[in-house]
Amino acid sequence: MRSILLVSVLLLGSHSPAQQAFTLNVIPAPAQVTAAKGTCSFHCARVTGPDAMTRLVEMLSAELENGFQQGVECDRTIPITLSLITPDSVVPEETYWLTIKEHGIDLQATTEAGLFRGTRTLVQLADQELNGTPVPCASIIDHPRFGWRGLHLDVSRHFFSVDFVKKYIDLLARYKMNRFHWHLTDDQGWRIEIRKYPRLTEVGAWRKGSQYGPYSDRTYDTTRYGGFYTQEQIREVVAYASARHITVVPEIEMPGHSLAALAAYPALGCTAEPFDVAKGWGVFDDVYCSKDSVFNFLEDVLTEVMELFPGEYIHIGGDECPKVRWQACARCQDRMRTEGLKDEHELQSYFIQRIEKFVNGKGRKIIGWDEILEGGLAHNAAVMSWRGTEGGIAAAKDKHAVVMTPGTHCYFDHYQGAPAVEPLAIGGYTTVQKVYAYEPIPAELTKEEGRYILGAQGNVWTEYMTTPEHVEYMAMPRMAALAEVLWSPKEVRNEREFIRRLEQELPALDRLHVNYSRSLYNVEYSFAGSKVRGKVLMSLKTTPGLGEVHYTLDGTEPTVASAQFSAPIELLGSSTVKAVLFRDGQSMGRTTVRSLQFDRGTGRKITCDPLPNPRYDTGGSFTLVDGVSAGERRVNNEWLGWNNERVRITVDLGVDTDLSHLGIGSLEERTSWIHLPAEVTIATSSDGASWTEVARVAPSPDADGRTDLGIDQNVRARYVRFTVRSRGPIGAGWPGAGSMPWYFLDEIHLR
Ligand code: TNX
Repeated sequence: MRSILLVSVLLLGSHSPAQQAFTLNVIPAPAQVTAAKGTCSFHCARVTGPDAMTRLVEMLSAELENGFQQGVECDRTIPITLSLITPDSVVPEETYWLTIKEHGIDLQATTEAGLFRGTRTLVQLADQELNGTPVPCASIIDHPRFGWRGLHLDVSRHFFSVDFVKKYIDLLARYKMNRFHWHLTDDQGWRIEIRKYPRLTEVGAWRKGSQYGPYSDRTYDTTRYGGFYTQEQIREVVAYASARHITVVPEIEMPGHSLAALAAYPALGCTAEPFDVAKGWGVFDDVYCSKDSVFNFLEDVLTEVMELFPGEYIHIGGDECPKVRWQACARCQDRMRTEGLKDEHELQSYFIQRIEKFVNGKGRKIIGWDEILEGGLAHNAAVMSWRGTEGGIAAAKDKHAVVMTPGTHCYFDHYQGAPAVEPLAIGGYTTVQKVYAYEPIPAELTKEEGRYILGAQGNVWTEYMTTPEHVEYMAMPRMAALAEVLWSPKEVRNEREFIRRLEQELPALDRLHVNYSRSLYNVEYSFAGSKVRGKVLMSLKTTPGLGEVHYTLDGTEPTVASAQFSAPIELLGSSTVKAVLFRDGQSMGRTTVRSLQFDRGTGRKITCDPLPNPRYDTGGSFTLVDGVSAGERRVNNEWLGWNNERVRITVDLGVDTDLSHLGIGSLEERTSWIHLPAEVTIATSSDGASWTEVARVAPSPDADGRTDLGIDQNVRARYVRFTVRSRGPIGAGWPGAGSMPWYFLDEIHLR
């Protein structure tokens, strides 16, 4: 195997005059590729391997038969030989060596996992041939960059069949992912049979209706909904995944997100009232009590869970646990006294650590959402960093293993394109290109600390996904992008080249009946200030190489004959822009639209102190004066968000200007922790040094949706300043009570 000479690391699609085009359409891109002369065909391939690998040989043979060998006369077969070798030095576990020659293919690895990963490369190369691109001879040495390459599926909010779960696992396998995080319990449904507690699935797996539509509409149907997996089905899925070298990580949520269990066994709560399995989404106050009987119950449940799932880690949730029931519960208060816990946050930490000891006692480890960090953890606990990267950074510095899954890049329930042309989603804005640009090791960590980052994971929460097709749409192609981030060496990654391979992958996904999203073909907009203030520079963006962008400014539908975008366009006044991507005269994506309303503030110099929180800052401060107003709901990327005490926003109009209205838009969506500010102070100035307060606007907290916080008043000024103050911690009775709320702002109106 060492005879493979490493001449160069090639870009996967490269052209040089001496060489024919060399194309390997493989996702994730292999670590090292050395090109050779000639091509190889899968038409007459015959797979052989060691006796112990019969299952893998049969799997690969069956996969290659799909599409090949029908109607082809083979006078000579092309042997594909799988073999296990003894390494002469230590190599990463999943390493494989692949030699593709005209007369045969050799796949070698030191483990069955390595061989399996190599067969995934072969399956994709066979697809390349089916797509009409000959497979070049080459030598490949490949191994993963990270050991945790995960994808998650929430089957509580909506339930998905065993068949679909297997199809989902097939997709993970295709892209060499190796962890399937199965979110099996939550407020809206308990989905795993537990023999000792049959009511968990008799009662806890069913709800009397489901929320639908935008969250803030709070609309519910009355159709009984549910489902669960029997232990036999769980075993079947675990075995299916294991044959693909994927570990299933089960998640049993505690102490919060547990209404479904409380509905089945009300005595598990602090109040022992009857509970209902939740119909709606969100965070609920009723959680597990901290009495001993609850720990006995959870230990019984986890015992059965550990018998079903052989993996190293058991996910115990730990996120979003309100403390109000514990505050009012005599037993929990007793527990705090006897254990010397100073508040309910320490009680949460006690809860997690007690469960952790139990799980450790069975030879396993816990993993949980980053809230489990609060209050200290045993060193073998791993942390999933979801509320940004801070939790992951803190955990790694504290020598905990970390799986990165920040909402900004890894939440595949977020929009992946312009919300106006996407199915309803929870919010956010995470394109496939953004996922591809993700770097799992935070820059804040030293090299040593970076070793605690096991990898990353995409999360697919299904509040808004009711069908398998919709799940596929949200997961693909973003999971393929994440798979490459996690497998391929950082130096090999190249967005344009990835998108080229991704396009070649789409016909294979069609053959596999995967309902992937084509949103990568939709044109993106960005707005910036022009040198001449008062104008807006608009850019229309797609990944280079995808095609040409044509647009109109008069509201008509763009055609190939419409203007082609080549450089930022200076918009001088109110306009409706429509843009589409074309290739070879064909439109590739959907038409996306932006309407700009110009007023005196549009395109002017703006400063925000402090800047918006990076979680809600898609286009920078200029978003507030770009002429595009955010809509009524959070379902767009125009809103900028802050969760601090106050922000000072200053607009410079350039010269003293007569104004009759001064205002700024703000959003109320209290169910998502977004509250109107307490107060907006509007002040003006002619020199930027001495300020005159013009008005104080204090909105009613109940105004729903978007409100313009402003006044009609005649003033003359060059500078206008909005000082926006937060309402302070969220009040009781609302999601996030006790935490700082978000305030969302967009579009300053100066008329
Ligand atoms: C937060 S991520 C949750 C989930 C929701 C998700 C929606 C996490 C640990 N908790 O319960 O489904 O947001 O994006």
